[in-house]
Amino acid sequence: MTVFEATCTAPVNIAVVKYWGKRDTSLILPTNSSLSVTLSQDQLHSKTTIRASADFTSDRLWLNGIEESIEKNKRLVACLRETRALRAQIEEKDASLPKLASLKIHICSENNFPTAAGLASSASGYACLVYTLSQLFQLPLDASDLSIVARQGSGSACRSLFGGFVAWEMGEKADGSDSKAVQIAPETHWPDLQAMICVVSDEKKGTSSTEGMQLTVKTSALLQHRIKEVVPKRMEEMIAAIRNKDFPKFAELTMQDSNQFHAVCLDTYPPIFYMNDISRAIIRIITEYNKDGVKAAYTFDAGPNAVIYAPEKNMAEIYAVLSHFFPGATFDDSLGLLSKTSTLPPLPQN
Ligand code: 2P0
Repeated sequence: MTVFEATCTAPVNIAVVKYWGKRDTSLILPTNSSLSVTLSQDQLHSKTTIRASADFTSDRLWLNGIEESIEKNKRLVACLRETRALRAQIEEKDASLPKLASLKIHICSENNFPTAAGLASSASGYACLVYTLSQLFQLPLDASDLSIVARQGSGSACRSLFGGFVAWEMGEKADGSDSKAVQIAPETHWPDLQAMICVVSDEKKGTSSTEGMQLTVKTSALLQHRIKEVVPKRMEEMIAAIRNKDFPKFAELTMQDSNQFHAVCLDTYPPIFYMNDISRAIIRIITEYNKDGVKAAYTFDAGPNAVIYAPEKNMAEIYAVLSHFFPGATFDDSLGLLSKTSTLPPLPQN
């Protein structure tokens, strides 16, 4: 029996204007637009293989080698339903195409980065799932069209369909057809900009992003100010900073947005804490390092780990500064230049 198969990889992205809050939780429509930098796919990625065969009796899923239930995962079911419907449409128009839409599939997905890196894997994971399905089903869709499907797996996943600098436009329509990712600039635009991931803790976060952001929507007055007054202007300024390769402006906006994201978490009731003492020490170190001119930017997602953006020429100095304050830190550059990972030991107690 014929087996149809596709294998693809998709990269991780780290937001510089953060997504936090949904206006529609089932379609995953955000309360504000966001913008991210996609890290090099050579280093951190999800890899997915999908097979379709008339021999398969049910849809099955393996994540990092362990079988998981598909039925319980509404978001995965939504991505499958959408891509199968699109495949069925093209099969209807062209009778010579193999009938893949009705076949059961087996999905095998893994991340090449250690879960210890504490990076959100849902962005690369769902981007990879949807891209691999589109290849298997030979869907005639561009990356923005596919981002609309990936968004329904995990919001941040829609941005991983593109490399470089990517905006997720929140859209206005109730059906989500205009809530999609667009590329602001390709990865070749600003090769001098690098990212370093500082692993502060590999513990699973206490509050999931999905739960946390809806509690913020329900309870935070500051979020309303952020989505109405701050983000629209910040998106424009960030896009201009990226187009002009203006690092000081890019860095200032990135740090301000990370700070405000964590402020709305604190304004949530009960409050959500994602950063810890080491995260805050990194903020102080980078702030001091930037005293005579902005040379690095920190950003923190829904956990204590830091991502530092900086021009390549500053990276060695930043390692040296961090090593000074965190003696014994190991810098693992096996991940390559764009995403060096360092594991920081606890702060000395004094
Ligand atoms: C972001 N984060 O823009 C923000 C910053 C975390 C902090 O996108 O519910 O895992 O699957 O849509 O995409 C995390 O949210 O949430 C996230 P769902 P997701 O990268």
